[in-house]
Amino acid sequence: MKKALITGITGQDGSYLTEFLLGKGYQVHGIIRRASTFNTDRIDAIYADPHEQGTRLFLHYGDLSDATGIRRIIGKVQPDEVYNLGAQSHVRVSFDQPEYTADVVATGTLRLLDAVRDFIAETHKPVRLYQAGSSEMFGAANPPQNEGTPFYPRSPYAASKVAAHWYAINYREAQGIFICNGILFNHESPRRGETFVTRKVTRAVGRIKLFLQDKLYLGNLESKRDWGYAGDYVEAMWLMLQQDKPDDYVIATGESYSVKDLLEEAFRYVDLDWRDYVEIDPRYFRPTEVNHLHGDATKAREKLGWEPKVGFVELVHMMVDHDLELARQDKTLRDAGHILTPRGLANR
Ligand code: NDP
Ligand code: GDR
Repeated sequence: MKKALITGITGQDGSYLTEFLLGKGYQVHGIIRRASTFNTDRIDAIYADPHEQGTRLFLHYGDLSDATGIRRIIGKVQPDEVYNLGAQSHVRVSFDQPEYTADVVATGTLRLLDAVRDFIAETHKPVRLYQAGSSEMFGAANPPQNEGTPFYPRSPYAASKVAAHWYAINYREAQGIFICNGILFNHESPRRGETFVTRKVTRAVGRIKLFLQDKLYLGNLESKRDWGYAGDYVEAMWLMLQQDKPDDYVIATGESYSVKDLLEEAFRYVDLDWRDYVEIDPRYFRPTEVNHLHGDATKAREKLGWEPKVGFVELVHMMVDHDLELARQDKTLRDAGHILTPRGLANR
């Protein structure tokens, strides 16, 4: 049985990847951070008590800022494949917490690479590693962007991902480790964090439709993104590690839409006009914005045989349907006298 170790297992991608790998028969180990509240919501449905026979999902406390802990976990798990998904992944927040972002995203990757390097040297086990790169690394580069497009990062997050990308290439070339950089364009799902724009919009659509919220405050509505479905994208991560040779791949849908297009589709789906509800709050502007991301995933299609299955409209509808159901549950609770999240919190 192959063993996979995932950093960032509690995140959107970590949860989809875990389901995907369990489905392939893997034993999956994930690194979770200690928090004062439970932070395993996204994987709770698939987590079984480790005392039960036949369990194939195991969680370990750790943090990308803690090299000793990471090394201990790798030694204990003895993974065949490592997926480095852990990150402070919010671009806007990285302007407020640049040093922390760099420590986790850039140096954290370096800590992991170095731990894997020493583990391979000691055990001669041919560990393969996936590094979660981002289209944010292209930043201000002209679209469409592919593997040959020079990076032009526009945030501390993006600059940290560029550093991690080059650390990964250096460990591949200097240490001969099988490492792949995935350069993934935005991918979303009903499990997307609620402060990213797609989920913020679909969550608000559900709540506005059911009269639980009356306004949605957003930043730049003009920026364009190549939005795909997270469930499709985790398959690409796995495919990269199954090839004969390690390489780097862009993963994208090849279609690009503006935040306005997103609003149009999400509100129209429930027969509302977004112009009646959306207001601009400059708090959500970024000091340096990434205006237009539009990926060209030809290489992944030709070499990995990977194609996205879910398109933009289907994705938006899937997320709105899910968030309408969440809003219905919220409404039931409210009508039963429970105190709901204050409206201000819904506009984070
Ligand atoms: P999320 O923000 O949903 O998840 C991030 C994960 O990283 C969470 O499990 C989080 O733990 C964990 N994490 C945060 N800080 C640390 C730390 N110091 N040590 C260890 N783990 C930590 O991100 P996604 O699932 O959306 O993305 C996965 C990866 O892919 C990230 O690296 C992201 O930057 C990258 N990426 C994402 C894209 C997207 O569109 N989703 C596109 C391109 C790249 P906790 O739950 O405790 O907060
Ligand atoms: P992004 O995603 O920065 O592309 O990073 P996000 O959804 O945060 O922003 C997309 C675009 O929407 C604009 N926007 C807003 N964004 C947020 N979050 N909140 C708002 O209120 C709002 N209003 C407008 C933004 O300015 C931006 O142009 C995501 C993350 O998952 C990264 O980790 C990942 O690397 C990249 O995608 C690819």
